[in-house]
Amino acid sequence: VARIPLIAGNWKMNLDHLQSIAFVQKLAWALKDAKHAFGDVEVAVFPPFTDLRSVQTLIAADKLELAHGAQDVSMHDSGAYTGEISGAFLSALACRYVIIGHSERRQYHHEDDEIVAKKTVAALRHGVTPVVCVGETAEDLETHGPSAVPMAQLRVVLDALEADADIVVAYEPVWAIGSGQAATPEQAQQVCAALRTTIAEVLSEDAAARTRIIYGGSVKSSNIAGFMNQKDVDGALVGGASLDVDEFAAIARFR
Ligand code: G2H
Repeated sequence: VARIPLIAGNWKMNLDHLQSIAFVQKLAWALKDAKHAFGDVEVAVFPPFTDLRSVQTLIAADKLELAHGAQDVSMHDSGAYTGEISGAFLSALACRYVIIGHSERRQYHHEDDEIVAKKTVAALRHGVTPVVCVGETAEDLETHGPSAVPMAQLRVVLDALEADADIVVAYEPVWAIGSGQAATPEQAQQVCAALRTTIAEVLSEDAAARTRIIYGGSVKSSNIAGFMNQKDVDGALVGGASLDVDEFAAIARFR
């Protein structure tokens, strides 16, 4: 099965409205320019909720080959949930993806695996592809070894899904996030392969073969090639380095 690599830029709570617009225009230009170097790569940006509409409009108006997604979604479809954004709203903004269970949401908003599973189901209900984040802390790594915690986190989500569910899994070791200290390509490969095995066990071999599993945590243009050369790493979720257009375009040009 050919899995099209996904390079995803998670802006987090960065880039104001004008910067977002300038970024998307410049990125589209950089990608167009380098088309031959890309081959089949899908590039997606994840702005804050407040800029989804303008990014959507820009992409549609200029027919840019760029996808966009949100950084979180509610587990509910509508109702008295002040401050929440439903999958239906994201779908109406043409979001192809939504990041779910990022470690910052798990840490600062106490989202556990059950919540992540419910949000994943909610996104799928509205036709938005979830990018489900899993990953171990430094302490987990020391106590349980490299794959146990991310595999257990993913299993809770997979248990809630139909066998034909279309998701992306992002392996983001918490100790590598924003720290400048990325996992090695071999470490990433080991855990991504283990996550693929988990998908095969819980969903099916077919689901394991087609599901994209991407790596996140201090990815930059200087280390992306090492990750992309790994058999089970199908792309990257990029934070800090996605805020600079030239750097992000260089990451998307990994080969
Ligand atoms: C992990 C990653 C993007 P960074 O949070 O999701 O951020 O690339 O800054 O480590």
